[in-house]
Amino acid sequence: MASFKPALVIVDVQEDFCPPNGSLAVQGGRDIVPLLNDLLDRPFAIKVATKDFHPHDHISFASNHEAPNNKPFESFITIRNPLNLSETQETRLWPDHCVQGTKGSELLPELNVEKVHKIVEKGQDKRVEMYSAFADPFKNPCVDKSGLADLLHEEGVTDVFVAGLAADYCVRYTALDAAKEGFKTRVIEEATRAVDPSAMDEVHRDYEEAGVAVIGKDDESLKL
Ligand code: VGL
Ligand code: ZN
Repeated sequence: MASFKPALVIVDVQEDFCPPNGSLAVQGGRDIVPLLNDLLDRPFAIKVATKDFHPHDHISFASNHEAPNNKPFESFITIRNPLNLSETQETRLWPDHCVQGTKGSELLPELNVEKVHKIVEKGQDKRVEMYSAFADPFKNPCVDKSGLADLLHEEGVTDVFVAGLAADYCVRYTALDAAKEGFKTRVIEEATRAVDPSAMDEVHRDYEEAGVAVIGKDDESLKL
């Protein structure tokens, strides 16, 4: 039988992404926690939680830009790769969120973090947006890699199950990078919520192209 060593990656289940007080609250963000805690009770070889963890002057915050292109959720800016200035990326601006040291950056207290083996922080470099928990969007060696890929490879992980927030941003790019890293990757649909649910068709097209599966919580592969 082919080897099977599953990892669970819970993305950004933090106060700022959840009602009632989150600055970038995703509708229903808190409602996924019972399912996440159920998943955390299962024998995944390794269970990881990620945190968006920005400095106050992060480039993705609308508050760090000038009018008129500084409207949270509405404005897009062009970011240059700090190592190769001819490379650019269009990126959306956000309300300030998950600032290091603030309440909003904390994992939800009702999440059973004692079951988590490793917490991975991302988005610390103020110069770049970083949705994926694996690396920055440019695969830029001057920005610290999160170390997540190395950790999973060292553990001999074969399969990565992704859940958390937000389905159309950090869950999406984390799952796509997991597949690129060679892991058989599945996203647990009921264990995610989207900033913009109307974007999910596009997300599913990305997944299809990358070979990422979208599964339900009762999928055979989760009977560990
Ligand atoms: C996220 C927007 C900005 C996420 C992070 O965790 O999905 N979304 N930063
Ligand atoms: Zn962020």
